[in-house]
Amino acid sequence: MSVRPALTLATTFSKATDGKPATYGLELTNESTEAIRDFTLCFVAPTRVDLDAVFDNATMQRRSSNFVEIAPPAGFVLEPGGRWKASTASLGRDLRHWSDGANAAYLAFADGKTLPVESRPTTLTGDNAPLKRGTEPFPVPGPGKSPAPISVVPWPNHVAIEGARDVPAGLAITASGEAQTAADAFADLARSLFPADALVRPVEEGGLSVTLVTGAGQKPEAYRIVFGDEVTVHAAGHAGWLYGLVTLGQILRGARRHPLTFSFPAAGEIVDAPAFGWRGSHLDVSRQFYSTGEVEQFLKVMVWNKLNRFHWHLTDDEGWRVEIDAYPELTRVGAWRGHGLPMPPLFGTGAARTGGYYTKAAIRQVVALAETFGIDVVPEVDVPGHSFAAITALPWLADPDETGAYYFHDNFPNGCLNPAHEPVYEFVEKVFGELLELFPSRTFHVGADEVPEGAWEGSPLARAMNEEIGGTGSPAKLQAAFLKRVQTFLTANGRITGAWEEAAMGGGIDKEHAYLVGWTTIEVSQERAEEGYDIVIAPGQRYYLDMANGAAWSEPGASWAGWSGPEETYIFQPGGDWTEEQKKHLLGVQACIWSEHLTDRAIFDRLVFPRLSAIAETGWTQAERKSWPRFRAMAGLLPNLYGYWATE
Ligand code: TNX
Repeated sequence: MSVRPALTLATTFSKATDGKPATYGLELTNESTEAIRDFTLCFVAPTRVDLDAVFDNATMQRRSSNFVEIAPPAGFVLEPGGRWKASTASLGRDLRHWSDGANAAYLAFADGKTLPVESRPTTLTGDNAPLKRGTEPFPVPGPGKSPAPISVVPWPNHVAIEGARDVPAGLAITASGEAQTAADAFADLARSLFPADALVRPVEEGGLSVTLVTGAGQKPEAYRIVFGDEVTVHAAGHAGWLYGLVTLGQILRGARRHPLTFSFPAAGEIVDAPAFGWRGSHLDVSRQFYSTGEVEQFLKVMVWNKLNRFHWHLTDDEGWRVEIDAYPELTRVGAWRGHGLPMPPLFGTGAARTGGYYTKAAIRQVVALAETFGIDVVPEVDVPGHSFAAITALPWLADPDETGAYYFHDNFPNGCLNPAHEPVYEFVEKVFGELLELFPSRTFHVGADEVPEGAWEGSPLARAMNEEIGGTGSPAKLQAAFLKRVQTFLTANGRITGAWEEAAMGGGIDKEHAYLVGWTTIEVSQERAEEGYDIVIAPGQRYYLDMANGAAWSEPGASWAGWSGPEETYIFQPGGDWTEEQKKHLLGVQACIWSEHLTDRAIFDRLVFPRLSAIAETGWTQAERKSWPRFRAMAGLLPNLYGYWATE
């Protein structure tokens, strides 16, 4: 049983004013009946204080990435009902949103004991707006006000429907052979997303007869629905039938819930096929762990949006999330964060040991489920950068003679696998080898993002190698040499190497067997396409779903790429001004769900929905058929993951 802590931490951000720097204030209150002494305060926040931060009325004991430990002045006693206030101006950057501040805290004592502290959401001085959490509800327009007669997201590419019939109570699906698998997958989907709607029900319970028919010559994901007294869904295979049924299920739900706004067609047809082959979502399970059950439910939400690529970001600095038989330490050490553990508490976790990882059986289960939903699971093991968890678990991965420290992004020291250190390759091949058995996808993503300037400079091995390959001061050539070797291994195993856009630096990798995910700006993606790389578009400014929905403090989320509301994300259209040659390399679009700020599931729901559906519509619907007013009218019918809706 957990008891509400008697200690609370209130934090405040004050913007810079004339002559006064921006300040982060902390106030610890003791609501217990006991005096507390000889303690330190540990807290974690997405915004880091500087490595050499100076505090007013406190001294910093330790800072490890986003983890901070400060001590009150010597001899300080926190009396019952008493407070301790401290502050610092040593901030890397301003806080912009309430989720930037401390989101977990505890007290630590010399004997290793800890006391829980309730961390209140950080306030901005002078801003009292209620904090936003949960998906923003998009009200469905009233009778006769809908911009479209039926509710479908993503909007189909050819709609020639006529009239409206009495809305059936459900769909009674008849299928045989291969089509039966699609019908079963749809029934499973409908039942888990909307249990009580009973979208699938027999004729005896009012279900409308829907027959799945083999349509010759259709592309794999294409489908055709013909409406009449009965309905037929024509497709060439599994994905097409499934998508046809999803469209029907959405039409039915909209018409049942809002019968004066949306209808169920009496006649006519919908002929549909996707604009892009790659319609993905990435999920960062390193910064936050999402259990198998959550991932499975997320896949269901994806298929309801006709998304077909799940980019599973399995490793990063803050956590290693997949069982590897050759190296049990990876998950024993790298999957758990907590007080006194090699991996400190981070991103919403306090003293308690927190985290988890997927067993091989769990991965197989997810991959099998994804297959029934027409979703290709692309695993990512992020190398050579973002490898702090791996190196913490297996210290021999570092050059033993390396001196000094380099930092980047997550601010862990020396978190990159060293391209000049031979044991690194044995590690990579063993890990990838085990994962290739689990993931049948043609593509395997190797990360390659954000190796910082200065990486490996303190490693004699890396310096020697750099000289040999004619590298300059930057680590780009070393990384390219590493990636080429890794790619050769994957190519020999019949896989396409996926990577973030930085894989093209320092000479790049073999374009014939690669695809890149463009993330910094759309211009960089266009350049990569021009260079001849196949590219998936995920610009941080529009498709990073960790960015806040708006500029206000009350909106949770990150801000390095600005903010993007559902409308901004929706109207963004990649490739509009690209040459025909560049467009040939444009595989499609992808949402990226980075988890640093997603410290509770209500934040997840606010940030991911309905922007995920906005990206899905861009992936599916031809640019000239997109319409924000239509999307907005239907967004309220789409599911979120955890059921948190903003009440404001
Ligand atoms: C950049 S995008 C990263 C991630 C962060 C993300 C936060 C990319 C390839 N690297 O490590 O989580 O920004 O928005």
